[in-house]
Formats: sequence, structure tokens, C-alpha cells
Amino acid sequence: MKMTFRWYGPNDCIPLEYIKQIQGVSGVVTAVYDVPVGKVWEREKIDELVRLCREKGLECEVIESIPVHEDIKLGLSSRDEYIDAYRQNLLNCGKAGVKCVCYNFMPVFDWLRTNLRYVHADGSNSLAYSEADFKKLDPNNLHLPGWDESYSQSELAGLLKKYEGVTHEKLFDNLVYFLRAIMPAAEEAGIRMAIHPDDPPWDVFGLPRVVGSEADFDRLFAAVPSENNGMTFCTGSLGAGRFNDLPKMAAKYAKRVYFAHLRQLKFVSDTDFYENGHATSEGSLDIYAIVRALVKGGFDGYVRPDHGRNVWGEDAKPGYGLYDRAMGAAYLGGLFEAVSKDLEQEKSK
Ligand code: DNO
Repeated sequence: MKMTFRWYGPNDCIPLEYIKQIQGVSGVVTAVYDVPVGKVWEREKIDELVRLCREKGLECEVIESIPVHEDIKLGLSSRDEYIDAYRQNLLNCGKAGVKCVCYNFMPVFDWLRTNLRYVHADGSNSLAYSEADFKKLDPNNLHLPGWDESYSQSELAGLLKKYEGVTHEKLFDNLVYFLRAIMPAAEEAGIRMAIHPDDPPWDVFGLPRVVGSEADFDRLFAAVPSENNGMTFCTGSLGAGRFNDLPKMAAKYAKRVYFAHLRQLKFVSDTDFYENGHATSEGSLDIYAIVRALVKGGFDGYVRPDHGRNVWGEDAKPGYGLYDRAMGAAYLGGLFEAVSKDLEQEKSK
């Protein structure tokens, strides 16, 4: 296991020096942010990112994300040219030493929360989701910080229209088409693809989502069995769906989990929840059971603490402050050490 930390590049207000000071963190997870979706990232840009990290003693082996162009998700005839660019990106990243690429296949929108600064009793704040507030959102005018890509209002209207008639089956077929087309490049580049689950793991605004449940992952791995086709085990995304049994899924897919986003959420009703500090005691997810299932199942990928709260007066990009994620990394590092040693001992008995 390698503990990593997400870094939004040189414009991130958290400097690499600070990330290096978090115990147990060996590398960052980052991306090239100034190339439009669908275009090739030049080698120089990737090399520069890697150089910046290495200069500070950090590895740069995980890219989150290389976003997938909407034409690929829509299955338009123009997709092949975007797939070519994606392949080239993988080859370029592989040459720069990247080993894992996270991406998602959510139409138009990335993760969704309805409150970016939900205030807790102790004065900290975090992201939260409420079904009633969700119903008030206007998909034609939506942008959340931290998304890989956001569209202007007119682009959004056009895009949403293009998705009319795209069924779950069609979207799934388009995902399989994409994966089959890029797998040879991923294999050649030595890159493990780690699809990020839909967040939340259900359809939003009438747009289909097909990567949110155990059944979805089963059929995805059956359709594209290449070992380079794996997943990002995001507890916050999968956990938002109460139908998902996370320790069970962690055990089942452990060897296919190339990247784990570990975070906590606390349900306040059947549908509504807020995000919280990482520890099991802080929410509805049994982080210990999930980590144990991953380790026991043979997980050997990258981990990062995911969304944290704003604590100690920090006012960061929602979910991506320094302090609570650093506490998360320390907590998770401790869990991994304890669980791994316990399992070793159990084996030797
Ligand atoms: C949210 C993140 C996601 C993730 C993308 C991957 O905080 O986990 O935005 O980066 O869905 O493509």
C-alpha cells in the first residue's frame, strides 16, 4: 500500500512541502489541469509535474483524473479521435512513471453535494447532501469546485439535450467500447485504470449512471477482464448508496482496487448525510472493516484520504483542506499497519 495525498498542482494553496511533512505519505495524486478534455497532454507538462513532486521527495505515480470526453460517453462517431488522444495520454503518462489513472464515466456532472459548508456542532464544516436541496438544484446552472470539467450554461443545455435517449445500456456499452479500445495502450504503458464510482451512485437529473453498485462492477469486469481494468474504491461515493455493502465489496474486489479513496459519511436520514472526520467512530461507515477486507483480500494499491472537514479555522477548497486530510492520512496509516500486522500474525499461527 502506498499512502498518497491529492494535490491540485502548482496553483493548489497547499504546498508540496506541507504534504511531504505528513507522516506516511509517499506521493501525490495530481493531474495536468490546463489542457482541455479530449486533448493530448504533452510529455513536457507531465514531466514537469513529476519533476516538481520528486524535487520535494514525493512520488507522482497516480493521475486523478484524465477526464473522458463527453462524445465518448455519448458514443458519437467523433469518439474514436478522442479515444486516440486518451491512448496517447496513457502512453505519455506511462513514460513519465505514472502507474495508475483514475477517471469516471458520469455523464456531464462529477460528484454532487448540496451543501459545501455544512456546519457541525464543534464549529468545523464539511460537504453534505440533502435530497430536498438536491431537488432545488438547476442542472442548467451547476458548477462545483474540484470538478475536472465544468461547462458554460449554453454548453450545458446542449449537452443535456444530447443525452436524451442515452439509456443505461447504451452508456454501459459506450464504457465497454472505450475500455476495450484503451486497454492495449494501458497495458503497454504499465498503467492500471481505476474507474471512480458514480457519486452519488444513482441517476441524477435524468442522466444515466452505470458505475455505482456491486452488480455494475461485476458486469464491468466481466465485459473487460484485462487486469489493467480496475477500480477506485471510493467509500464516500459507494457508501452514499445504502444498498452497497462496503466491506463485502472491498473483500470481493480487493485485487482489482488499484486506488482507494477513504472517507467517512454520516447519515442523518435515509437519504441525507454529511461528511466527517475519517475515523469509524465519526460516521456510518466501518472504515476498519473496509480496510481489513481490502488488506485481507490482497489489496496492493494506492490510498488517499478523501474529503475532509474544514477544521482549525482553515477555509479550503471544499473537501480538500490540509488539516483534516492529514489527520485522515495518519489515522488510515495506523489502521493499515495494525490490520496488516494482525493478519500476518493470524497467518503465522
Ligand atoms: C471528488 C473526487 C472526484 C474524482 C473524479 C474522478 O472529490 O473524488 O471528483 O476525482 O470523479 O474522475
